[in-house]
Amino acid sequence: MQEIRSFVDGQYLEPASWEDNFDPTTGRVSARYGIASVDDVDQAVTAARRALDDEWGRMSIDCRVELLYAVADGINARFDEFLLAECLDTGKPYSLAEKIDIPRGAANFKVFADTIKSAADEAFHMATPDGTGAINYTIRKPKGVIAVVGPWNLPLLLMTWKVGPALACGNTVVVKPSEETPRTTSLLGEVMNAAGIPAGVFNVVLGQGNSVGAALVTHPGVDAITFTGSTATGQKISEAASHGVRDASLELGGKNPGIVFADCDMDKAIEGTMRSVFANCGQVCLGTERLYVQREIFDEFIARLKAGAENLVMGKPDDPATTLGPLISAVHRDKVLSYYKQAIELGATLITGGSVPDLDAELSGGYWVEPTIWTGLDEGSPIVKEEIFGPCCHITPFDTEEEVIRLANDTDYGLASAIWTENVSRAHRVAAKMDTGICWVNSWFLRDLRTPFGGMKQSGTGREGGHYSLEFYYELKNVCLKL
Ligand code: 6OD
Repeated sequence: MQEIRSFVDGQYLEPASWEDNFDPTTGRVSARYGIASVDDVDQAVTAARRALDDEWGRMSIDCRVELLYAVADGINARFDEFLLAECLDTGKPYSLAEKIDIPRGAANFKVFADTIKSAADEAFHMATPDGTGAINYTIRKPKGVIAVVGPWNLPLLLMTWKVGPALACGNTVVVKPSEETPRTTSLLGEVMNAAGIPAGVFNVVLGQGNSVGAALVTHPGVDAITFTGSTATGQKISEAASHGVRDASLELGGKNPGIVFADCDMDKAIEGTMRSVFANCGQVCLGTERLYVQREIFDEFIARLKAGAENLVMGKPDDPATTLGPLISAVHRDKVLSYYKQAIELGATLITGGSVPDLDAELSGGYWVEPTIWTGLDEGSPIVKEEIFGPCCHITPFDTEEEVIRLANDTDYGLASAIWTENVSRAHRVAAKMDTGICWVNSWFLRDLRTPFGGMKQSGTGREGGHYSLEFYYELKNVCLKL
């Protein structure tokens, strides 16, 4: 059976205990991963701190950039291994991971290598009473040892989205991937060694959040924490970070609205909404779970989205016909199914789905749920208010622009929104009024990695992407020099 290990100071650890890892498509054990002890976490943080003062800390930006390019090339050189590892852990279709997850894993190193190379420092000349003047300029320093706590939905993509800029800025990292998806983070250790990243710069500790994750984020040797995951865990991490007055960057949940105006291009709106609701089995923090469709096109839109949902093909990740994978775990499936049940109890009209699919015997133990669409619930319903993180959405009709802006913003979250309209003025007007960190117009998950990314309200704090990431991963120091 495959064994997945923690990676500390350039070496894979022999663990004291193991935990099973499950294949979400079958529910069978597919590997075991070694649980890091508190001592392993301590060794990882100690190695990361030592590496800061060693070769890594003394390295020029040009050398660091070259090494980060080598890491990106190393991921691409082992593309198929990363693809297999990611799809075994998550059950997602190859067709999705080979277009999104793995290429972004490599791109996250290249983009931040480029960002760091072109980062400019500020200087301010000032007058002084004696007339000589002074010059102020900024110096950047790595923040230190960064704890990276990753999620299970886009494991490689979201882990490297943090590790890329952290290393580019000269920090060292200790990564705790989700216990559901340890494979690609562990495999990245081999790529780091092969690329020539010095030992101790990139470390991985495997295990549960409430033990290994807690040991990491409360470790006094950690200088800052970056996290992607649920709002509930984000609040705990924020509390842990406050001890020692450490920075935390938190990318949390969402209950993202999609707004479809009658003047949309219906084909584009259906294609984009199909992805925003069902991609990755709805397990994307940016996904659409609340749809508002203008009354004139309500029936047609629902009929077309229903047909699209019913055309999705559930199957093994390596089957090119597969377009929908399973949920990540039995626990998460049960949570999603409890919302499916609740929707009916609350009086929702079920347009399609709502249950567990009837699949071949081989897949019957997996964590599958049907793609599901409801209408008819009021806006205060938990189905419309709470993040479900499954392949489902609720659709509400609306009449006016003012009304839909109010409905869309009436949420505790503020991560993403999507607007579908061919009216350019309306697109700008409505986008400006969305209380979300990103608003897509006639698109979804179209990402330029130089742009600021993050959430408003309970969807998180801070912005990452391009030079915005540097603000988190660097300390800035001002030097004031009297002339
Ligand atoms: O594309 C990204 O950079 C990003 N942070 C995506 C987040 C997806 C959450 O599930």
